[in-house]
This record gives sequence, C-alpha cells and structure tokens, in this order.
Amino acid sequence: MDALRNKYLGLIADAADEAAIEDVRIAALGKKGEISLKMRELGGMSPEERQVAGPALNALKDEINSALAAKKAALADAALDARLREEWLDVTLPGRPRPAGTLHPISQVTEEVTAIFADMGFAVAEGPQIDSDWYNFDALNIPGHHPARAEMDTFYMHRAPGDNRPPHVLRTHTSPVQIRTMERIGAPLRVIAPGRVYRADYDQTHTPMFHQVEGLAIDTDISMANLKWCLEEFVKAYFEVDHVDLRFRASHFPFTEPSAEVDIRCSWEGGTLKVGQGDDWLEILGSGMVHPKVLQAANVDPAKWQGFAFGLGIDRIAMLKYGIPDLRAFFDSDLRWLRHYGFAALDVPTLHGGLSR
Ligand code: 2NL
Repeated sequence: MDALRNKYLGLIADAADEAAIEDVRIAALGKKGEISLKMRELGGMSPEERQVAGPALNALKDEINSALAAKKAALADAALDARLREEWLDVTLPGRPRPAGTLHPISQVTEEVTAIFADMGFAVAEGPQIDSDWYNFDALNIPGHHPARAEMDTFYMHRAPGDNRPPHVLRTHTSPVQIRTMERIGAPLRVIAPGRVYRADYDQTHTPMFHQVEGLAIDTDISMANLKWCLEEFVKAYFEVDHVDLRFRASHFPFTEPSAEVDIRCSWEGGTLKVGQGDDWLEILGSGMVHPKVLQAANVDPAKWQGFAFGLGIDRIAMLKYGIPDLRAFFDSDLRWLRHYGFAALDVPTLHGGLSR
C-alpha cells in the first residue's frame, strides 16, 4: 500500500501538465488502473482480509484523487500566472501619438481670420476660382479700358476657336465672390470671402497663386466708423494684443469710394514684429466704402444701402504673425518646412479656446 502511494504521489508531483495528470489518473484509477485492479481483488479475499484492505484501498483512492485535483488546480494557477505575465499591458502608457500631418500655416490663419469675423457676425462666402471678366472686373467698376486690368497681371482662359466672347479669367481677387453673394442674398449682408487668387507675378514677394480674404458689410447707416471699429477688433484679436493703433491713409481702388489703406503701429526689435507699440507703421490691408456702381452692378439699391469692404493678403499676415521669412517656401511642399511651421491638425482656432499656440 505504501509503495503504491509513494509511486502515484510521486508521479502526480512530477506531472508537468494536465495531459500528464490524466495519464496518472488512468494508470492508477482508470478501469484497468493499478488501484482499481487491487480493489477488484477485494472480492476474492476473506472477510477479515477485506475489512483491513477495503478501507485502506478506499483511503488511498481518496488520497490519490485529492492529490490529482490539487495538482490540476496548481497547474491551472501556474498557467494563469504565466499568461498574466505574458499578456501584461501598461495602461498608464500615453495614448496614440499625434497624427504625422500638420495644418499648413495658410489654413491655420484662414481659420483664425474666419473665427474672428464670425464672432462679429460675418458668414463665409465661397465662389469659383475661374470666373467671367464681368464678375472679376466690370462689376467691380473696372471697365475694359481701365489701367487696373493691365496692372492685375491676369491669367486668361482659352475660348474655343471662333468663340469671340471675352475669355474667363483666374480670379485676381475674391471680390467676384462678394458680387455673386450680393446678387444671391441681397442686403443687409455681412460676409468674408477667403480663398485662392491668381496673378502672373513671381519674385521674392509674389507667387502666381496666393490667398486673400475680403470682407463686406452692407446695411443702412454703415460708415467708415463701423469699418474702423471692425478692423481694430480684427487686428487686436489676430495679433493677440490688447491695444493697437491704426492709421488710415487715403488711397484709391476702383471699387471703393472713399478708399483707405490701413497701417498698424509696430516695432521690429531684433527682427521680430511687435504690434501695438513702437515707431514703425506696417501696411496690412486696403479698404473703403463700396462704390455705388458696384452695389448697382450686384442689384443692391445704392439709394437705400451702403457698405464697407476690405481686402488683405492671408500669406502676408501669416508671415508677419508666425515669423515666416520666405513667401515662396509656402508652396514648396517641403516636409521639414511643413513640420516646422505647421500646426496641430486637431487644434481648431477659436476665440474662447485661443487662436494660436
Ligand atoms: C487690397 C485691397 C480691397 C475691396 C478689396 C471690395 C469688394 C467688393 C466691393 C468693394 Cl464686392 N470692395 N473689396 C475693397 C477695398 C480694398 O483690397 O489691398 N487687398 C490686398
């Protein structure tokens, strides 16, 4: 009996997995197992022998069964421990890295400008980049013989041979969008029109495609005073300063009367721009009261309505705010440049959440 016990307890202790334990169980307690056969021999014993051997065999059987169960549980625990060690996961690791792409500074600045003017009640208007010469020029009080047409370095589209109508153009400003919006919606109106514009000019400070945002407010009783307030609010919000000085200089555009170019007070200490202080002036936009002929061209009655309008270069104010020295690099698609000057793709500029940084 002791030999049997030692043999099977030893085998159970040495069993490395569940299959080995099952083998031991069959060898000891299976139908033809060693202990089962011994129990079958009880039938041929005398009652006295059976009285001794029976309980001893039963006790041995119970002991082996318990040892099998205990070993099985121990193996399962060990397997679980191993799995927990293997499948260990540090949930304190930071989440996914930022997306590899960045927002182009022009997209960022367009969003910033849009957020500022949206806060003053301006909606965003869009329109075609290829437009008729009527929308791009005539409706803006720039007739065919006007020198402004020649100065604009316009890109002209081809007409089919024999079609002698005036060619379409790549828009030279976003004003045609505003003419179309006045036609469609009428007065009163407050819109900005940001977007790509085209002029055949290429040097240090000009690219043949660049970006402009124009603003237009039409209502009864609109004056230059409203224009000045709006632009002051815009410049303060855009450059993220509490105070600015604006200087309105008399100017001329065919589509506004009177017209003014607007400078902001600034300094250039150590090559970096500071807005709102210093003795320098920086021209940032053109503006004026919408010419009555322009209102008329867009079917807005100039006897009842007036409006102010302004236009500014997005690329230029992006360079000023973010210290970008070279205009042409904007359109080189150089990944190192884009990573350096780009903005986090998910940081949408808002007035409440902050425009930049
Ligand atoms: C500049 C000057 C300007 C406008 C754009 C405008 C649009 C309509 C009617 C009247 Cl529909 N005016 N736009 C007015 C004044 C100036 O842009 O220097 N831009 C970079």
